[in-house]
Amino acid sequence: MTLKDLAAHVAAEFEKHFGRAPRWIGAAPGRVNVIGEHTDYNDGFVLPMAIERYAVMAADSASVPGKITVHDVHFKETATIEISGAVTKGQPKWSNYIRGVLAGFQNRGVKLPALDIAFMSTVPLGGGLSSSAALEVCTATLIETVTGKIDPVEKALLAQKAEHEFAGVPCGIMDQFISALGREGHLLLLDCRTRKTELVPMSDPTVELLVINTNVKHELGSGEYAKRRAECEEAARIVGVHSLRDATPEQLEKAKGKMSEVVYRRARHVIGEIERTLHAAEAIRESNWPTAGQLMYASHYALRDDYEVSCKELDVVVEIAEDIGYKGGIYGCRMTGGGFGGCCVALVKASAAESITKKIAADYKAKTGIEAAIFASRPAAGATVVKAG
Ligand code: GAF
Repeated sequence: MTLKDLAAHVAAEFEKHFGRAPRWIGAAPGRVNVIGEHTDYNDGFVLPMAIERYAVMAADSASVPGKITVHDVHFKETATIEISGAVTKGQPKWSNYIRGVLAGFQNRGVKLPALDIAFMSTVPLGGGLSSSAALEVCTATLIETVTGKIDPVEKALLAQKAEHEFAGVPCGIMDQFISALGREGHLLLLDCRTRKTELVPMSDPTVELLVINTNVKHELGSGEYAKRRAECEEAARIVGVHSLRDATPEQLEKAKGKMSEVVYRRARHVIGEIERTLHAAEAIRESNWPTAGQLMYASHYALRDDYEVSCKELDVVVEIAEDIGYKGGIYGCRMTGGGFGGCCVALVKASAAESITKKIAADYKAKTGIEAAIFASRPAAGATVVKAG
């Protein structure tokens, strides 16, 4: 569904539920990370793009003061959020992403208006495509449309804080940044230390990115993510650098004897991945797809073997991609996002995208018994005000 169609649908659902037309509509996309995994919280580089899957909110002022009411169009569930005091965590669980953002605006001194909101998202849940960042950035986009614009970087940071404090996931800055700052036709090379961004054009019509959802739910709250972060911090401390961004492979080798084998492998992934990300950005700038593809495979192997955040189903998808190979139109493939399930991303020849989709779907089903969901996406725009009131 295009953003225009989705916004029209959510507006119609708002009208059905609340009995009048919405005054404001805001949207924010999910993302797929092309390369640069588990580097953001190590001050490294990431190279994600926004995808044509969005969280959308349609809203109007509410007649009852002191409350924001959010109606989830898809799950037919309504959250009522008290805003007369400080916004707190509450039920239903999904409302915490929204609550966290509302609390962030309150902390900036914004007096929240009472609102009725209809909400829907086409970002697959638990697919590692940042459905939560899309919801957070969408909420922030709606609130700023009503109460006054904020800087997009501030907005991304506010959304990240919501994820930390209200969802309990100590994520880096990648997901909220790409959702807030993505640009159509471009990847975003983000330096997570300086927060400097560079838009890397990706509009060559001969290539496409396929997102392959293993339909194995990915869950970052389980503690493995926080564990990886702690292991990286330990490695940096032992090497004697502020973060792994500052460590060279030589420094790591020198310090190898002072750390556990696991911590060493975690650091080896991160240091290699930061290098691969810069290299891939360069390859993509030059439309050197074979090199970009090889770097994607290398990223997957390191995430699988050193960082240990892959899973059997993600590995199966990458193996199928390798079997299809360059001759069959695949340049590269890797798991994307936090891991432990979720999606792979494959860089493919556009002319072969359809046959590749069919082949991956059939082979994945045969090997795992699970139906994969596969779609192509062009790099989409970041957060959008669809209706400004
Ligand atoms: C998740 C996190 F939210 C991101 O910040 C990032 O660390 C990613 O996992 C791994 O690259 O999506």
